[in-house]
Amino acid sequence: MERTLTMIKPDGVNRNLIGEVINRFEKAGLKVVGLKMLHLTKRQAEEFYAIHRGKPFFDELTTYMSSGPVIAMVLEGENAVAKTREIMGATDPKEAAPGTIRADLALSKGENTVHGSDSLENAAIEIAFFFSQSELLL
Ligand code: YYY
Ligand code: MG
Repeated sequence: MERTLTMIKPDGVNRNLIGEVINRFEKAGLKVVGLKMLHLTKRQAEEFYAIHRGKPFFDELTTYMSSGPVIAMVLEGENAVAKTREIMGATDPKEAAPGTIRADLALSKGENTVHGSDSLENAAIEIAFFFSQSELLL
């Protein structure tokens, strides 16, 4: 069993897609074991996306991610990291496979509706960024 960190980004929350996104993960057999809504500060978004610091899209990304509320979720299941990324689709919705969240729902490469950890190692770091042990199901 793996755990991964997923976010529904501001464009998803804004367009009332919280249920739609969660439904897709649950239907694929992933279990929600932690969930919260929060509005990140610019500083928090910069810390969360620290790996992208210095890249040309860093300021736009962190401004966007702090522009409205997000849903942070921990999903659990077999191969949860890879499975979540598969259900999300490629970063750019124009390149995302049909039937994925980003192909079906995302607005652009920036406003792409969902985040998912890209490795088990980063999942642990990203889960700890949002959740304490007592906020997650055992
Ligand atoms: O993991 P994933 O979200 O699919 O993409 P990353 O390469 O980690 O980039 C994080 C985030 O940054 C992406 O979801 C949108 C934004 N972004 C962008 O706006 N323009 C790029 N060329 C690359 C990424
Ligand atoms: Mg990434």
